[in-house]
Amino acid sequence: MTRAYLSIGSNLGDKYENCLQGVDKVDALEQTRVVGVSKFYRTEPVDFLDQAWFVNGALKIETTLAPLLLIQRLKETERLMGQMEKEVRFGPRIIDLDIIFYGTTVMDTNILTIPHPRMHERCFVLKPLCDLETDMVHPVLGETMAGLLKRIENDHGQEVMEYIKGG
Ligand code: PH2
Ligand code: MG
Ligand code: MG
Repeated sequence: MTRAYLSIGSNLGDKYENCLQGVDKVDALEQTRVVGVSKFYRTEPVDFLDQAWFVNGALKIETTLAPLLLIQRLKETERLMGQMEKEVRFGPRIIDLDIIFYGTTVMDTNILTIPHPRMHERCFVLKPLCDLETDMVHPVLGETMAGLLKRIENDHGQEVMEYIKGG
């Protein structure tokens, strides 16, 4: 069993409901179970700015699927939930499931880079990760999740606020 961390997000349709459904579908994958779910957040879009705000969270999972198999399953899950191939890179999506960490694995292939190459620049990833694991150390950068978040949490254009259902 390897412990891994995923980022989950949606900015189309019922975003929060899509995220909850995503959690269930990840938990239902073979050889995989969800062992932790962060709070959810309303987050300002980054990279591609002309799109709706997202709902984002993070998951802690245990899996025996190897990283490339896991990403394949996550992509299938996205497709099952109706996510088309993206027309715009970083653009709108019903559901996005990204691998942030896979144990302490460091890998860089055409298909998959772990740790996620932009996670340390993104409040919408780090804030929910801190709910799960503030003191976990990034295997390449050697800093804790709280330390990485501190560096960027006052950055402009990265507003993150707790999601309040119905609020
Ligand atoms: N995902 C992106 C691009 N920009 N912005 C926010 N706030 N949340 C996301 O999940 C997100 C994004 C590409 O995957
Ligand atoms: Mg993504
Ligand atoms: Mg993705």
